[in-house]
Order: sequence, then C-alpha cells, then structure tokens
Amino acid sequence: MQPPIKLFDWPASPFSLKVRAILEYKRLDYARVPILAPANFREIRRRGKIGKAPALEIDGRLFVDSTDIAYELESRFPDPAIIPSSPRERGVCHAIEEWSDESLYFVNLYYQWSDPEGRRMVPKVFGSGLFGYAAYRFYLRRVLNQTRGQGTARKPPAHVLSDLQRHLAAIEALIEPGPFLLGDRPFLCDFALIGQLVYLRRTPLGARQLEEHSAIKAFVGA
Ligand SMILES: N[C@@H](CCC(=O)N[C@@H](CS)C(=O)NCC(=O)O)C(=O)O
Repeated sequence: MQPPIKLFDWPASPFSLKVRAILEYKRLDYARVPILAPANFREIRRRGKIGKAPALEIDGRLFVDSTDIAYELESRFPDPAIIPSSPRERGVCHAIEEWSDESLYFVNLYYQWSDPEGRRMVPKVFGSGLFGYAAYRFYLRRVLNQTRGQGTARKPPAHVLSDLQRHLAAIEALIEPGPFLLGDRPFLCDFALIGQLVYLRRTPLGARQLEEHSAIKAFVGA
C-alpha cells in the first residue's frame, strides 16, 4: 500500500511542475495542497524552513527542494527509475538538472517577473483578495531581489535575450536524437527541463522564442 503523499503546490512553479510530472510518471497518488492559501502558506514557511515551494509530505515527513524530493521518491518508489544506473549518465543527468534549476530558471523568472509583458500576467495568478494582493507584493519584491542578486535582472534586455537564445540552441542540440535527453526514457534531467520550458512557454517572449524551435516544442509535448 502506498503511504499518503501531500504536495504543497504552487501550480505555476516550474519546480512544482517537475515534481508533479515525476509523481505522475511513477504513477503515485497524491493530494495537492495549494500554498497560496493563507494557512498552507504559513505551514510551509514554518515546517519547510526554507519557505519555498514545492514541498512534499510522505507519511508525515516533509521534504523540501525538488531535487531532494525527487531522490526521496526514487529511493521509496524506484520503478520506473528517474535516476540513470550508469555513473556517467547519472553525472550528465545531475549537471543538466542543476543547470536547468539554477541557471535557465533565472532567465525564465526574468521573462515572467521583470520583462513588462510577462509582469502584467503575474497579479492574476494571486487572485483579487487582500491576501492575494499582499502575497503578490511580497513575492514581487522577493523575486526581483533574487534575479538582481543572481545577476540576470542587472543585464540589459538584449543581453538576457542572447542568454536565452544560447540556452535554447544548447537544448535543441541536447535533445538530438531524442526523444529524451539521454535516449528513449525520461530521467530527472528531463522532468527538470520540461518544468522550466513549460514555465518559459507561458511568458509572451518565451512563447515567441519557442516558436522558432520545433524540436523543443515537440520535446515539451512529449
Ligand atoms: N531549488 C528549489 C527552488 C524552489 C523555488 O525557488 N521555488 C519558488 C517558486 S518557483 C519559490 O518558492 N519562491 C519563493 C521564495 O523564494 O521565497 C527547488 O528545486 O525546489
């Protein structure tokens, strides 16, 4: 019998998307707990310590950070595997996952939260109530600080665009011959990258850039 699983979920987050895709690939039942509801928001900040989404509760134990969540799920539910068995493929999978989570993510954040076209979409996600407005202001400040601190939001728009185009060219090369990054089965690196690409595709500029990459569009749809 599978133990109960609860996903503290920010539906739009690329990391939540990554974890949901893994849970579904492993055919696990889980309940989604929206973190933007006030009580859940407080609970995740109190129990998760790092205050980020997603977090996953299994059997009453809470795991934070999508990478740690993925490894925990792999150790409890190894079939189908999301970590390659060969050491070299494991290394490549880890490097691509980290690049996707820690580098590509900031370019995507920029196109959602800093770029004027993307920023206009954000308040709708938080709803119209007072809590939604306060949460929007809180996260706007936080995300702008993060993208400036990391460096992406300090670059002029043309510079960020050339970063994005370099990333997309690399992704296109990495998914050849496909259908997945390491061959015929998806691994953790695929779930991480697909989460980021779905997030990017929701932004106006990201969607336009992806139009020029039919192989990437097919990969995201795969
Ligand atoms: N490395 C973390 C990143 C998680 C993350 O940055 N989540 C964002 C949502 S996309 C978040 O909770 N941001 C709010 C914050 O930084 O306080 C993971 O893989 O789970």
